[in-house]
Amino acid sequence: MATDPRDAQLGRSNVEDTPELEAFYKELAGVNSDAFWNRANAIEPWEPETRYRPTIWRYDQMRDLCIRAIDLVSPEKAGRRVITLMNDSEAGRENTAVCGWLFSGLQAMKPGEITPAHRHTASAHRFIMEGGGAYTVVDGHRITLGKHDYVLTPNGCWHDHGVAADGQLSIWQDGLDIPLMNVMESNFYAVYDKPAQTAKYPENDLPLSYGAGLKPETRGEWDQGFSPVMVYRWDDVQDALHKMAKVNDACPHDGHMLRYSNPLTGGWAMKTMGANMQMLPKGFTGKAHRHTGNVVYNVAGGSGYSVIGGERFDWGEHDIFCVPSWMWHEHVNTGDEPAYLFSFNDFPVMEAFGTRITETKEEAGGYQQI
Ligand code: GTQ
Repeated sequence: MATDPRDAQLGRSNVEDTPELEAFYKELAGVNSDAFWNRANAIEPWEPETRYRPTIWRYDQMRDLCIRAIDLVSPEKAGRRVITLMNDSEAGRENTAVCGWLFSGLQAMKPGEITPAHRHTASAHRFIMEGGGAYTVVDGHRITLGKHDYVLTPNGCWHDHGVAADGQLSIWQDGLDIPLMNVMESNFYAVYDKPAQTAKYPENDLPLSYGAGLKPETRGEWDQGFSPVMVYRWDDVQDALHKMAKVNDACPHDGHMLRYSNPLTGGWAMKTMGANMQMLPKGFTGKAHRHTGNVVYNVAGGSGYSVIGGERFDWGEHDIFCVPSWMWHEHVNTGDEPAYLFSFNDFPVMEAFGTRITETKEEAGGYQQI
């Protein structure tokens, strides 16, 4: 029976049970079928109905737990010594999701440790929260990692990570599309035949070749489906944000925002997950908007709050929070400095499927497809 008044109209299911129909449904169930109209209104919601909840992880708590994990288990034993961020919902626990199609975890490594080399169909990317001397090796390319750098591990690439013996305790946030790979039943995994890869190229060869956003003409063509930059350095990103802010008005929803893009295409750096860095100027009070797709934020600096689905979440540096699909959200900077929000998302999937849809409060009722 219709519970939403909008369902009481032609074009929606409005069938009342009768003894004849109930008998018919039993017969259908016996041959692995059902009457579509019994499920239609549930499986075709008027608008997206997320099963995920806005959730926040406080860095002062999560950091302590990461450090305790270091004493409790080795990365060799664990495969990856990661504290998984579980969305505060049934769906999150069921799918091991931070939000929607996205997985996220905090990986902590102390000097001299390595995460054994492996690969998978899931793509990964990482945002470095603290440390020194950390590195990753991706298909033989050794990449150094500094605070607030953003680094890619695209699907199918061999990867191992470590912290140099003279480095510092390092903690980063991993983002993967594991829930998407599992729902698509296309998740493969393999371990490398050695604990770690030997670098095949000069250190940082890819960011040094492609990181300026200019196309190297005297190097072979890049034929991979992901950004050749591989790591995006925080100093460059912060500088770009401030230059942009000098000559542009802040967007009412997102302040000043940059995409970690593939410079050869202008598109997202990987096929399934994207990432942004935004700056909310001092005093910024964002207006609400909503969109399909899931977003996980990591506060790269400053303090403020976000209202997500009507609930207020106050945040400070390195707190992590998520915005589930189609939930209204707005960001406010309450500090004396600019606030920086790193975020990653599943927008490339939405775009590939033609379902990246966004709405502002002003556009009441309709939606705008982008
Ligand atoms: O390094 O590829 O946090 O496979 C979880 C699973 C990181 C990784 C995680 C992974 C990785």
